[in-house]
Amino acid sequence: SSSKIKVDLDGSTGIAVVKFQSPPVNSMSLDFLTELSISLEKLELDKSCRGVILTSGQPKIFSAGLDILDMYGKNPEHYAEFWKSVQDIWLKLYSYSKITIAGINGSCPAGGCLMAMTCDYRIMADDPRYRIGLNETQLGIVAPFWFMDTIVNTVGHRTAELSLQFGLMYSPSDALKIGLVDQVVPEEKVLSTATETMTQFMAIPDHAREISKSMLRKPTVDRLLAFRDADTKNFVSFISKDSIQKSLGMYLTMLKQRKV
Ligand code: CO8
Repeated sequence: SSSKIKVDLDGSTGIAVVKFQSPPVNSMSLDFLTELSISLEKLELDKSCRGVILTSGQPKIFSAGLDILDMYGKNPEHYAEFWKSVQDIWLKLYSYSKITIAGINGSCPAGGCLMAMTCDYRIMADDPRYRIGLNETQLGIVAPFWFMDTIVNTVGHRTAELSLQFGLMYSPSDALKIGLVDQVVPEEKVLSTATETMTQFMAIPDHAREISKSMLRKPTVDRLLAFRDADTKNFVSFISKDSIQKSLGMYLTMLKQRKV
């Protein structure tokens, strides 16, 4: 099978660029998540790697989020396996020991936004057509508690309340205003800015930075670890409901018809 994740590790700088290349929209399917998980694990074990830049190799899209087809018309076993792989990627990235920077060179809804928020720093391309946010409510679904924890940790409670209830998708400049991204730059500068920022992180002694990151994030990580099985059961029963399947079906039809 062709590779959905391209890893490019520069041995001289210690920076790995992990590029999503799953056309058309880098949706996070079970295969995508499995491959990404293996790549991240390898890099974490590789002593020559100190930091990872996550970015997209597809034009105009960072990632369309979770693959809706993995949540639609499948059986409970499939939903459970898929959900465990979503939890796994979040757990891995939220507690990743190395420096992570998201180079958001395109739209970044839902699961894409979640993944970007697990990084230590976010740089977004200034194209006003790009959007980022947790839009789950707009699909008639509810972001799980650990998605909510992640956005609260990123933008604060009040902004997260508005953001989650409305399912808001922010333009790059609005995302910068609320602190959902840390920097907005012209698209052709996303990677070079990420590399410069990585160098600043690398100037800090690794062990001190790592422990600080881990202490700040541990309560959030522990909460999912404590409720992981219940969270999977909850997802499977929620997503299997006729009413939820119906909403997802309508959303898919809308996506397919909305050709701009
Ligand atoms: N999953 C599966 N297929 C998708 C997805 C997706 N997330 N996104 C787009 N596609 C498909 C489209 O249906 C379309 O298919 P086709 O070619 O067969 O018509 C194809 O990809 C290309 O899409 P577009 O034509 O829409 O491409 P554009 O470049 O115009 O737009 C966007 C790209 C902006 C990414 C747009 O596709 C979009 O908004 N997609 C939907 C994004 C979205 O809402 N994702 C939410 C996923 S849910 C999630 O991540 C968290 C769920 C948490 C679960 C909680 C339950 C308890």
